[in-house]
Amino acid sequence: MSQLIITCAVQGAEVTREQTPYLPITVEEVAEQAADACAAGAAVIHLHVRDAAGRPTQDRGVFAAHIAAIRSRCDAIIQVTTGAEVGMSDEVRLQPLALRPEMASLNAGSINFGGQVFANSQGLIRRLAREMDRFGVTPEIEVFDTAFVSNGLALLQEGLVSPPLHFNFVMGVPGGMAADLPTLVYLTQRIPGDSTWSVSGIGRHQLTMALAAMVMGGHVRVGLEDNIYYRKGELAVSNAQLVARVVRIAGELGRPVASPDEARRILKLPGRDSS
Ligand code: KMH
Ligand code: ZN
Repeated sequence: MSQLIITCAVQGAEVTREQTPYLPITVEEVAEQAADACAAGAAVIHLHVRDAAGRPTQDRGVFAAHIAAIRSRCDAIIQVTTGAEVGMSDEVRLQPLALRPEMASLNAGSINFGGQVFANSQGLIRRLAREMDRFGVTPEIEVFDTAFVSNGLALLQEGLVSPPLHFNFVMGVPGGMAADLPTLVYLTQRIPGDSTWSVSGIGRHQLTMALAAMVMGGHVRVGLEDNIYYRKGELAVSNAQLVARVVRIAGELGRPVASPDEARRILKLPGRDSS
């Protein structure tokens, strides 16, 4: 079977130390956990960062420090967030793109997000696509609800993103789409055949949806941003622990785990070996 790309979302914007003491917050902690996750089998690091007070920030300098710290420890593909924290301005959210990371998230629609609204207007979606193109950043189209696929396909039709597209289906956010097999099958049928796709199951859905993705030939995202538990009632002690479990299961399923360079080839990232 085909190689499996594991993305690790190490921190996110919403999880707090009150919820789990294992959340990395500082640049050293984030870089350490990112490197450990990479050593365990993650090829892509989905990156949010926090300021000195532990608050989510899109500050370019803070991102640069994190990227340098991760780069000094491992060769993972770094995918910066432009989803950031609910309520941040469009302008603020764009900031890390100028650092020309290999990838960035592109949230292709708006949803209720817990008790808040995660707003991504059609205007912002297009601006994100244009800025990513300007800086040579490959988008990962984030899909929190089925309509986001249609919005992503509109970008393709308008020539704002280039094929092959890469989608991440974020399943089980309260206010977003369900984390179940019929929804996943529907999503995979809606995207162009040359696309790559991964699944982020939120909370208790992380493991089950990762399994579904692996069986269906897709890729997988795990990490403390999406889920802080290893199993019911037991906190995950690190991002690497969540990655290592996927690696073990992938071995049983016969899905070889992609190294960062192999993931670069599968995702056709430019500027590196894209054979
Ligand atoms: N923090 C969420 C509101 C992304 O990184 O692009 C959005 C999010 C998605 O985490
Ligand atoms: Zn994120």
